[in-house]
Amino acid sequence: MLPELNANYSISSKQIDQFWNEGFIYLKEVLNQDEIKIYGDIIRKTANKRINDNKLEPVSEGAFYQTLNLRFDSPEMMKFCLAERFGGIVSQLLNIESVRIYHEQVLFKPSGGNQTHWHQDQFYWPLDSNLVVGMWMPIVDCNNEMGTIRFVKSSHRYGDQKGDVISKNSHLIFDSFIKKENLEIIEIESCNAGDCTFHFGWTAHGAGPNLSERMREAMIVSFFADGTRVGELYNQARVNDAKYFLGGKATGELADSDLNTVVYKKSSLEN
Ligand SMILES: O=C(O)CCC(=O)C(=O)O
Ligand SMILES: [Fe+2]
Repeated sequence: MLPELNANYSISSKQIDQFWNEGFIYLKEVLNQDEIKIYGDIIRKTANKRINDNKLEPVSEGAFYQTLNLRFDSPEMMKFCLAERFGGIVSQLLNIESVRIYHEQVLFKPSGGNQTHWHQDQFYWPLDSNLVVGMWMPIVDCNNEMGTIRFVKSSHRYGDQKGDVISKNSHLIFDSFIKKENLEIIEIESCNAGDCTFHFGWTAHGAGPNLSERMREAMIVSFFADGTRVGELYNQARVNDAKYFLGGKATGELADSDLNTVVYKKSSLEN
């Protein structure tokens, strides 16, 4: 039997304040050890099959293997990605009633993999709202040699920095932004499989190189507030994302396609 991943993870008001102030939050044991063992194996198998079948190579200048829309590969992956546990956390963090899924992907950074250059996710995601969140979950225990995620503290407050796709160029843009605004970089030094970080779509972030011998296996699921509209399609990445992850909806339309399932709705009993 697959664990349910119910919405039973509560966040304190201090953690919510921290999330809004700093643009990200690190949460321990979002999946407990039994849960991550089961779902981690499912995610690993699904991702490795994709990588092998499609002969994928690392992308984003050698940073990671990337493969998306994994929930359609099996009912087990669907159950994980649509889990109320994650939607419930996003609803608490954003203080919203109803949460939709944007997409999901694995980012597997191989041994010797390059750093993940600084970027903002909403450069890619055409959503006309700040109520957009990415969840990053390692499915393997990680130390700081493996290239864990890192954040530019409070960078979400500056909004769209007109960056670039993940590249040397985006790194340069954000390096000078960090210097100009004198912002702090926070590394997640070590984390266990099943721990998670959540960050806003405009929080600048990246990851170190993988200096270890092991694959750094991470699963990412992204969410947004129900009621959000499709934003401007001002670059090719946004044009592609609208097509593949928002059901081909146009700028100004509600982002409520069949792909963007409601994963969590607060019941009136909880108010
Ligand atoms: O895992 C990585 O290397 C980068 C993670 C990332 O960019 C994200 O989760 O949005
Ligand atoms: Fe990202």
